[in-house]
Amino acid sequence: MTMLGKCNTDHPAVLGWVREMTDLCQPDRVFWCDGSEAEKAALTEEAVAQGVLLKLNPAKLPGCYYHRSNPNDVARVEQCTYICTETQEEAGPTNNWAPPKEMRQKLLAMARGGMRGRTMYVIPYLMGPAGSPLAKVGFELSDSVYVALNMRVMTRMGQVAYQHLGHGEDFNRGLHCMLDIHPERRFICHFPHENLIISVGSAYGGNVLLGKKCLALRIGSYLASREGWMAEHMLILGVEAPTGQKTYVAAAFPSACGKTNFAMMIPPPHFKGWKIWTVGDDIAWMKPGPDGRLYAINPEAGYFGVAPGTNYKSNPNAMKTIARDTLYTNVALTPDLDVWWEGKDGPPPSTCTDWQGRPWTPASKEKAAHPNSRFTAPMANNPMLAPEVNDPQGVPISALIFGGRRASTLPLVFESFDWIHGVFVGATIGSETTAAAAGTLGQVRRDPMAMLPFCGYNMGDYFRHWLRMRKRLKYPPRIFHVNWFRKDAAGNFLWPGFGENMRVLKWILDRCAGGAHGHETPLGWVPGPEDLDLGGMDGFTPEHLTRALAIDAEEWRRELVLQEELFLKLYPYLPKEMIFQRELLVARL
Ligand code: OXD
Ligand code: MN
Repeated sequence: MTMLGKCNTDHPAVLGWVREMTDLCQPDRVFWCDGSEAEKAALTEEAVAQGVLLKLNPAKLPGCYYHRSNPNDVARVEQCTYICTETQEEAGPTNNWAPPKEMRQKLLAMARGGMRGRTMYVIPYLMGPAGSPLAKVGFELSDSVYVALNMRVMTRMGQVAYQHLGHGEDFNRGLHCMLDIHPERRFICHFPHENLIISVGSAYGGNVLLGKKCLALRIGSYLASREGWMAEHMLILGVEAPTGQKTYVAAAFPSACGKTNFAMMIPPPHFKGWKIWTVGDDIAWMKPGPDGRLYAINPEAGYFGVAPGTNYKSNPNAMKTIARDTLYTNVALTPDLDVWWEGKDGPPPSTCTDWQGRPWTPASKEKAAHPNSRFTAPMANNPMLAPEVNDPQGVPISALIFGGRRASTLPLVFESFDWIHGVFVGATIGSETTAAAAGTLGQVRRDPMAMLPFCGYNMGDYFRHWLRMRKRLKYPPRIFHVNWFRKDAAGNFLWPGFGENMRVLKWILDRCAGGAHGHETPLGWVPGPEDLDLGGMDGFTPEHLTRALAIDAEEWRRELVLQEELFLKLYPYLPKEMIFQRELLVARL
């Protein structure tokens, strides 16, 4: 076995784990990653030589590379994702469960000799800003150079992880083995009690960039419930008023429902002097601060975003962010080595190669880019990256916003009556399914706090943890619900969305400051059509807004039945507060 790169540690537990896994997987080479620029250049060269990456047109996309995954491996696979706790009850009825000992043995048997002829990359990484009390260290051992290159974008990689770890032994162990990328030999397994992740048979980001969904959310949520903090599927943004005052909010929407767009929003011209700063676009780790407020950090260092639909209208800051130093996966490739996807600016190319490498023209029936094709881009490229993103203490959160993709029923915005009601609102989120996970598209499914695929323990206990957090906060954030996706009978969106969402956000901020008007409805506080600033919205009238804000009793009767489904599933574990909240809602309706 050849050692490559420099092993920068004599940490016994790290060396022990690497030795144990190399003995098992038997790679030909072990490459110790340090996260440096020189290493990036060398690994990129290697990936190009292997055909894993293709260099894109440097005149158009400097520093950008193209990757195609196996067509059977393009999204997260919830049916292959397991939480392995001692008892099934601990994982709860919304997770796949397997006994840890048996599952570990099975996976280690699969990984035995699985890296023969290959290189194992040892990836030391830190989730969160250096020096943050909330940051966590992980070591991912992967036989994919694509993973090593993506992890250096998505995390803080190298020396910073060893420094944070010091002599401690508190780090996540992650093993990723590609094997033969076969759906029947694909498992993404979490062992929360051991702070261990084993992922085999996939190379798709959400399954294999182990710092992201696996550590930052599944293992993270488990640790958070024990350690008194919160790991949430939330973007974090800062709103700067013309006075310079900044207010921060965090928002949870299910996958592929516009978190990245909202986090990078540009306010419309009417909001002169207002700025939105991005702290994070996918994950928030939050903890009560000494002043009784909730503080949030973004554990990530990059964006793993959905490409289709991203353009200069929907998200100009994302377009600038992904113009350089970006890895593109499963988008379409033009003859001049540029990238394309459905919903990109301008007309489609007259010819290109689709995400599976087949010739494509605008007359083709299938999409050129996979609907879940992705970009991996460093957050440092974002022109509106909040400088506070590196603040170890995080930012104080004034509002938590829940949302889903709902064609009907859910009004544009409402505010919950209080924290407990807000937890109920988050717990009952419904959303139409998207391409981020394998399965049927467009069906409404319950996705509590947008965490259904990411909660690493019993969802009932997770709700209890949310309720418990209230006691630790003197100034809890106010809790809101938004729906940008409501449609009229003809299928047209009732709200223009994107930058115009600033108008809703402004109402939310004013509510937090005790200013804006709202009226009491069965759902919570709702603005009247006169309470949102519609200045400069040509053709969008208060009557349009009234329709976007309407609450229809008949639709809500149906909604209550849909909500009941999840509550029945979780019934033995539901905190009584959730049952009371449901009763109150029924009574109000
Ligand atoms: C993501 C997801 O990739 O939620 O962020 O699937
Ligand atoms: Mn996500």
